[in-house]
Amino acid sequence: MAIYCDQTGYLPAGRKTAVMTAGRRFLLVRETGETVLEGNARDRGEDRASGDHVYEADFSAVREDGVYYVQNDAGEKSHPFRIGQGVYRALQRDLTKALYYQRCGCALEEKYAGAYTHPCCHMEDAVLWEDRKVTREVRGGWHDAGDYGRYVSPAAVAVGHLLYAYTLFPESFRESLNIPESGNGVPDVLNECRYELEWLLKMQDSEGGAYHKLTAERHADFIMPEEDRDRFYLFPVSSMATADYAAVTALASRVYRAYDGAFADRLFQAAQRAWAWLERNPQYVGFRNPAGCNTGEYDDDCDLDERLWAAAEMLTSTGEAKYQDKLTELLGGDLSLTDFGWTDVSGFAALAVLTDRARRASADSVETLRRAVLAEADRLVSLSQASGYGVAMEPEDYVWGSNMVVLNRAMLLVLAALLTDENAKYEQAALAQLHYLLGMNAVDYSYVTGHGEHAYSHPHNRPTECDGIEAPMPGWVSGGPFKTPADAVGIERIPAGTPPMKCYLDHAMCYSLNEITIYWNSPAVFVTAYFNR
Ligand code: 9MR
Ligand code: ZN
Repeated sequence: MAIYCDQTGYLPAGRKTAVMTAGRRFLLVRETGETVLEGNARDRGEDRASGDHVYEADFSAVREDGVYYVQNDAGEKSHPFRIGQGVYRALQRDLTKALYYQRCGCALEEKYAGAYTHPCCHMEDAVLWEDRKVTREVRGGWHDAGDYGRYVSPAAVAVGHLLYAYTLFPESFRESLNIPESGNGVPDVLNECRYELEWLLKMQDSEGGAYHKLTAERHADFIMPEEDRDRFYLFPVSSMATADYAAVTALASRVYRAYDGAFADRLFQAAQRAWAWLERNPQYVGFRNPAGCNTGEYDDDCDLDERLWAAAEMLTSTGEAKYQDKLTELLGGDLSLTDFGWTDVSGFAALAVLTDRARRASADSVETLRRAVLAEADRLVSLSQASGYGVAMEPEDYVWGSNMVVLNRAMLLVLAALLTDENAKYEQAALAQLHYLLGMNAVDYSYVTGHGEHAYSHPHNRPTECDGIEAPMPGWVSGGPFKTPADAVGIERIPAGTPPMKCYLDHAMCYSLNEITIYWNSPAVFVTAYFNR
């Protein structure tokens, strides 16, 4: 296949293109066989990240609803796609519902889970790593990824993406997800996030610090979650986890206030206790896996961006001067201010401050953040325009979980669009990132299970491998290409020198190329919610 398109579809008003690696002329054809457009493809030259010489077929002029494909004079056809309003609605629903399948400490019932049911998992109390006599009840939350661990920073980041998506685009969250709480008067995205937040509330120690993670010492074999009987440990408190924890509980306390004041109070008290811990522990408290432990490390050598996020959320929640002081201090440093991943959460500070209707932050802070967001967005627009595939990535950006980088950049572009009147270029670039994710890329995969004619279907996910069901759950974003694969199958099968965008395999054992995580789905929810509003 050498015509690559967004396999889910295109919005009628947006820019609509497909990428061809051969052929000069193209046709846009309805599924019924009728040609609606004919044109010359634009020669874009060599695309650096893929090594492909590419030609762009632009069919933006066609706005009529329907299912189409692109055909070229080299005799090739693209996968079919839709043009229409709402082409990303089912996608957003499945991306969000996917989190329900990660619920831990409960049974997944057929009513909600369909074929993907399983009995209760991970019900036993956890043991404190540092004091084995002490046990705590910490059931609940979402399995982080294809493994069964639960980690505070990734959890905070995923919930952060989702709560901001809901806050900014509430009209995109009307549809029921068919989860146990559906119909209770609360939007389902908030119901689902509450499942994670209730667990997070248990992850705070008596001093206010947040345990870095709750995992076994070693990753489980490929077994269903209810078969995993390994002992789970609460690993030591870290300053990153505690700051992320303060930030997300403060944010959540505002969001849930309208639905449940008592819950909002609990969240806010947790945030205050975590903040007090941060004040008492101004120095960086890192986390390293103890010898012999191979579950996720989520190590980070800098906690200032996490502290920045916490300060921004506490300021937005309270308007108190001491949080502004901290914000001012941290904004004076040389932090990047535009990231939304688990290592670097500074972009959330920008989201908090710049979308605060009450404008609690100082004019200086607003200006610093706004300038940083727009400068980065302009850089991303240029990258996107320079890429033959429209993706705002340089070859070296194809790291482990590169699709998260793509989606976080799309989030930043959406934020820039929200901040400006002339938002078309940002919006268009954000949409281009979605197109890349959904099939307009050099490996022809839609990186979301169940969405697109050629969607990847072998995610590295324990239940998917063990449940005996052929199809994976729909709506999971793959980690995506990684320029230096780190798993045995990827290392063996991807020849050295393969262009970064092509360092991908749809293989269940490729944990460095094809795993799923909660925080790779959550930014996709944010971006699709923007385009579904
Ligand atoms: O997503 C993480 C990626 O950015 C890191 O490079 C990688 C190696 O440290 O770890 C990834 O996180 C994994 C975590 O450690 C355990 N759960 C699955 C995560 C996704 O692969
Ligand atoms: Zn579990």
